[in-house]
Amino acid sequence: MEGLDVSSAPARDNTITNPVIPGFHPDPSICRVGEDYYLVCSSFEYFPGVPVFHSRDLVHWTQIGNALDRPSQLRLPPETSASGGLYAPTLRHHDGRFWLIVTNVSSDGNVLFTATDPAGPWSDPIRLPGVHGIDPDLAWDEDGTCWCTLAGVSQVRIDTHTGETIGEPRRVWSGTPGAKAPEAPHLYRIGDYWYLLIAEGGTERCHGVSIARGRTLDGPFEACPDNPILTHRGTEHPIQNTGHGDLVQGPDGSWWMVFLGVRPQGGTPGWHVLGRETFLAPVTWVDDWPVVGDVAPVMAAPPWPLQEPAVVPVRDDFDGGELAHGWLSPRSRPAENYSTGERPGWLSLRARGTSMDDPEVTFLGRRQQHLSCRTRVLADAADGSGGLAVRLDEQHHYEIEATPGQVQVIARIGTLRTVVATHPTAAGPVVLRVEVSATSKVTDPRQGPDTVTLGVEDGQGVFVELAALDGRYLSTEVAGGFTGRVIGVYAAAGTVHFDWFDHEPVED
Ligand code: 6LW
Repeated sequence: MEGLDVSSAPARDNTITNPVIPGFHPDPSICRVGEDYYLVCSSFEYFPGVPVFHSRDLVHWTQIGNALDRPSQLRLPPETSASGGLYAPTLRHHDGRFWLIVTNVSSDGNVLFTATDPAGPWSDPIRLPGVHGIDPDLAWDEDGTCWCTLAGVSQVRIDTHTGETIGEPRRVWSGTPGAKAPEAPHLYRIGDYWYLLIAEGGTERCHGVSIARGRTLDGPFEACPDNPILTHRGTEHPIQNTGHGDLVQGPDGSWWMVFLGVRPQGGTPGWHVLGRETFLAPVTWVDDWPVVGDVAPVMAAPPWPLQEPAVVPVRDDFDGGELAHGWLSPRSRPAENYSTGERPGWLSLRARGTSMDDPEVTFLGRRQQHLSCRTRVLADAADGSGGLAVRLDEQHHYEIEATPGQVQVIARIGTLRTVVATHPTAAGPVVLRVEVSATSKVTDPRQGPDTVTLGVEDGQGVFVELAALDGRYLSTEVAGGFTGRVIGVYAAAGTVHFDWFDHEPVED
């Protein structure tokens, strides 16, 4: 099960690199139990949903599962739009159990899950039909009553056994006057106060984190005079859109915030292609208000011993029966379409749709986590057609597709779809390759964020480039939405078999 398990970049010279969880891992929610930290993120239209990470040092994270990995827990109907599905989970530990609340904006609304082990299994959903809105938080008062606080910012008590609401929802704060989208609330009892942390300004370049405090969990709340306590709006900082945070204490009792941010590349206006990623920043306290320290791509390491970073294997050989936790599929993953048993040692994908344009295409991908990277697969398309794709959503993707005797490079950008190149291939399996190269130096203000080069390897392993495409069209600034790039294999017709999938970062 190792294959794709994500782990963050290694510590060097007493420094750590941010993001701590690179790639499309937004809306982080974190919880500490003894020496262990757990963190979850939004997963939108992908199955399985809500990746769960573990760490002991807040810096190096390993994916230990996906909380919603059974169809009974996660319904993403075919009409689920890209960037629909699961939004903004909150993870908490209370009364000996882990609690996860999340909004499925495409089917079930707000749902609650419990587990004794965050790696799973997680329970079936407890539905919350009376809880309306996104970004639900969970907090328990001194009497053990559970309060759910939502974007807006409103609050309602819930019965965690039945999912029923107790009393009427009540507005508790609206954030900074004039700021849009007060959302992502989290409530904490710290010292003599209840703190209400929110995001505001929208999840784009104006994003930020603000805070208020009160003597009781349901307010009244007074705003921090220094709000926003975190924002990079209007700056040239390489990490932008910073917001949607959650607070936690380090092993030594110091305070930290995890939050989302993006790394735009290229000329103006800047394009981010990896989605919203999870970052870490130190927090200190002044006059009982949190002060967020500098956020940087390379930061001083925290004072406690750091774990050895997990070795991330380049290759997934598809030799085990189960797929690694990091693999994603759009909307569902029926066993009959995804098999590691049909041809042992190979992944066999049976087509549902006819192309990557299909919302339910048979596609197995991993998040792109590095600004520059190389992916190679060995594909046998004797019984169908399919290949290797870079996907932002079903309307924004580039792929190299094999059919018997030839490969084609296809680009889909919005409503436009075009075959960019066609190339003959010898009989038998073919190595397909995609290289993503970040723009290292901007010499033209219109320059895109990166170049996506697609091609095949010849019999000697030499890369035959068939197309080099501007990566801006697979960016959030062009496609819209909340996700990031996913790179993976797919079937467009019949059954296509893949012997291995190699993925590695390339030094920028
Ligand atoms: C999420 C909201 C947000 O629900 O974006 O960044 C939405 N913040 O809080 C989707 O991730």
